[in-house]
Amino acid sequence: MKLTFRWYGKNDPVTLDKIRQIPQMSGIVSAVYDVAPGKVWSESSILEIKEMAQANGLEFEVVESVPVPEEIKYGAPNSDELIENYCENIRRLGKAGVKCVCYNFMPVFDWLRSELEHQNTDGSNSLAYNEEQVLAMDPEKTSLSLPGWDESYTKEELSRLIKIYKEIGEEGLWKNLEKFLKKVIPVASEAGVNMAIHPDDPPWGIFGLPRIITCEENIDRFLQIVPDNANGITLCTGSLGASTDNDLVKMARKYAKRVHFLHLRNIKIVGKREFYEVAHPSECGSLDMLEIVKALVQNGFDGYVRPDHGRMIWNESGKYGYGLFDRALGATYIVGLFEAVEKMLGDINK
Ligand code: DNO
Repeated sequence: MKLTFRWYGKNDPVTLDKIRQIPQMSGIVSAVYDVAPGKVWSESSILEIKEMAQANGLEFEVVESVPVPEEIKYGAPNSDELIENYCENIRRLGKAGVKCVCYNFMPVFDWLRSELEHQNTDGSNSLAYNEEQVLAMDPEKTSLSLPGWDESYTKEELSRLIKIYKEIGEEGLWKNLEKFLKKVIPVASEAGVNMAIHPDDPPWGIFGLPRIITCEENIDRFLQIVPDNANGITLCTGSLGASTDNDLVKMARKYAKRVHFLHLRNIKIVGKREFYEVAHPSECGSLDMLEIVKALVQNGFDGYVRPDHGRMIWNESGKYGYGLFDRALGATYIVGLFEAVEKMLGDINK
C-alpha cells in the first residue's frame, strides 16, 4: 500500500511542507480545482501540482476527483462530447504519471451531512448526519442550505434536476453509468490509470434522488459492467459503513484486488440513519478497522490509502473534515495497522 493525503491545492491551509512530515507519507491526492466539471484540464495545471508535490518530496499519483458533470449522469444530448472531454482528462493524467482517479456518480449532491460541528465530549468536533434533520431541509419545499454543500444552483435549477433524476430513476442512472464506463475504462486502461468509483455518502437515496453505489449487490453489478481491472472502486469505510446492512469485512475480502483506493475513517452509529464521525481507531466508533485492513491485505489489496475525514482537535480550524491534526493521527494509526497485519501474515506464511 501507499499512504497518501488529500491536499486541496495552493489555498489549502494544510501545506505540503507539513504533509511531508507525517511518517511514511508517499504522496498527495489532489485535483485541478479551478476548471468546471466537463471541461478539459490543461497539461500545465496538472504538471504544476506534480512539481509542487515533488518539491516537497511527495508524489502525485492519485486524483480525487475528476468530477462527472450532471449532464453525463442524467444523459443529456451533449453527454457524448462531455464523456470525450472526460477521456481526454484521463489521458492527460496518465501521461503526467497519475495512476488512480477517484470519482463518483451521485446525482446533484456529493456527501451530505446535517451538522458540521457536532460537539464531542472531549472538546473536539466533527461532522454528523441525522436523517430527520436532512429531510427537514427538503430542497423542493425550502431554500436549501445544507452544511458542506457549496454548489450554487438556483432553486429552479435544483428542482429541474431533481425532476429529471426522479424520472430516470435508478435504472436510468445505471444505463448512463454503463455508457460512461464503456467509453472511459478502455481509455484509462490504455493510459495506465485505475478508475476508482467512490460509494455514495450516505449510501441510500435522498430527496427522491437515485443513488446506486450503495451496497454489495450493486457493487457486484458495477464491477461486472466492465470486468477490467481498471474499473475499480474506492472503498470508503465511513460511507459504506453508515448502513448497518453493509458487511465491510466481507466486502473488503471480496473486492480487495479491485480496491484501488482506500479511504479509512470511522463513524459512530447512534440510531437509524444517524451517525457522527469519530477518530480513526476501531475502539472510537462502530467499524472494525483492523478486520477490514486484514481482509484487504490477505486478499491481495495493493492500492493507495488515505486517512479520511478527521475531527477538529487542538483548536484547529479549516476545511471541515480536512484539518491536519486528526488526519495525521489517523495516518499513523493506518501505518500501524498495516505494519501489524503484514508482519503477522508474513510470520504465518513463513
Ligand atoms: C468527502 C469526499 C468526497 C469524495 C468524492 C469523490 O469528503 O470523500 O467528496 O471526494 O465523492 O468523488
